[in-house]
Amino acid sequence: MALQATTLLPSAFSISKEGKGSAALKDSSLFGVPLSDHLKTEFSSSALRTKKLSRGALRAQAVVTTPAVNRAAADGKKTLRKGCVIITGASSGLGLATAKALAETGKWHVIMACRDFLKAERAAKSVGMNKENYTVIHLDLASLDSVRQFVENFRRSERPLDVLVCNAAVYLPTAKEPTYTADGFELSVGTNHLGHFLLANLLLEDLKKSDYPSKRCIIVGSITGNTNTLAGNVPPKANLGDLRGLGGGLNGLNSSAMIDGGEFDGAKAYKDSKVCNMLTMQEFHRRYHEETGITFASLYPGCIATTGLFREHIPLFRLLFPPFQKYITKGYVSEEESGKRLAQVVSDPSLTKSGVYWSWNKDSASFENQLSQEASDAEKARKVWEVSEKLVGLA
Ligand code: LMG
Ligand code: NDP
Ligand code: PMR
Repeated sequence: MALQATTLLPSAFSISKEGKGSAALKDSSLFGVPLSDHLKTEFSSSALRTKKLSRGALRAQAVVTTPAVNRAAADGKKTLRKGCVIITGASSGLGLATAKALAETGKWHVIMACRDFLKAERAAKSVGMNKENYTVIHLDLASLDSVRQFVENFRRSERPLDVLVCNAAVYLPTAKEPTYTADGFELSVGTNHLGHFLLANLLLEDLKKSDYPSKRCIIVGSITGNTNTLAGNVPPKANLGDLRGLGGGLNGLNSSAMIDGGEFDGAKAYKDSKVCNMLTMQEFHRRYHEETGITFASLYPGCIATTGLFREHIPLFRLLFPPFQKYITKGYVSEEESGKRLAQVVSDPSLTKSGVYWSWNKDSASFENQLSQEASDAEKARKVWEVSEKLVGLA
């Protein structure tokens, strides 16, 4: 982990020129994504290959108040302190796989922000995470009080915040009637969007204070919220309409439980929530990137057909969905691979661009993807932001 005296970035923070993971991109009409139109980003797994590097120097400097880059007394070289990343929903699936990938580099301390404390502890142990590389702090995104409490508890830990990953989500495709958060919002949009919206806004102050070389706020989006793809055209399709339901508070009493004011549909509510996630990231970028230097990005990690996300779906779906994605759409990705992808977005030095939506081709090379018209509508992003601010008590 030694640094050149002339640069701020350590070796694992420099772009690998090997281009090991880069591959010729082919057009993929199945995914509805004209891959060749997009940036051909060279894949660098250097940040994830740090197990080979000495970790001693890093551990010695995992102290909160130390500046991001320190001068080691003995050899006059600079070293980077351990980064601190909060991952919501790190107790399973993508969140857990990302926590594992980052923790095992020895370069990150992972704050696992989870609603089930014991489950998170067990999950961390089950994937072999070392105690010194993570902390579990309780967070229930379905309660705005819990979000505020989480932020207080995190601040009490006196750790810096270098990267925030908004990953947790619920998907309720078989629900006939809406269910609600503690604050009375429909559960999927309440958890996936509004909980994260408040969390990211509160933690912006903490990210600003970080002196880490690359500060990031990442939100997990999805292909199914993007109607410019085949996957995004499987009914019910995402559509936020004129936001009349969101404006009414999504409470199912004096307003609809759906953002567009329509009849409740759990699968649509989930896809709508993902559109809100992707819009939120872009609005963050427009409002704060220039002033703060923070990178705001979203991503589609691939179809991780085996995660807990589908726990509410019918058993037949859970049986057929993984082979369907593996052999028919070829959009399948394992939990481990998806974790590496998200870990790249957290720590890879080549992925610092702000305001973008990352995807990966079959060879796991990342590229900057195009969002659907609705998911990239600046006017809608501003409206979603303004209405959400009121709902969570920020305005
Ligand atoms: C909604 O229905 C529900 O209403 C809602 O409540 C919620 O659950 C929501 O998104 C979740 O779904 C969606 C419904 C509408 O889709 C289905 O019911 C399809 C279920 C399929 C589930 C995926 C598993 C697929 C299993 C197929 C398995 C195959 C295995 C082996 C075969 C081997 C053969 C070699 O969906 C639609 O209306 C869409 C309808 C249609 C299909 C469009 C197809 C487009 C063509 C694409 C080509 C790709 C090949 C696909 C083959 C698919 C086979 C079904
Ligand atoms: P999982 O269900 O495995 O993980 C979701 C996590 O969110 C769990 O840890 C869950 O906690 C947590 N969570 C749910 N509700 C709350 C809450 N109220 N407060 C705090 N945490 C909560 O699903 P995935 O790993 O698949 O999903 C992760 C992300 O990836 C989501 O944002 C999803 O939309 C996105 N995504 C997934 C795809 C896929 O194919 N699976 C494709 C595209 C995007 P607990 O463990 O306690 O249940
Ligand atoms: Mg989809 C063509 C590629 C493709 C991809 C990449 C996905 C991803 N899906 C594709 C195609 C299809 N799906 C087709 C052709 C069908 C009709 C048979 C289909 C159906 C389908 C269902 C019923 N797909 C689904 C469901 C779900 O319930 C999942 C969902 O919508 O969750 C919101 C889902 C998904 N398909 C995906 C991905 C990534 C999902 C899940 C999750 C997500 O977006 O987070």
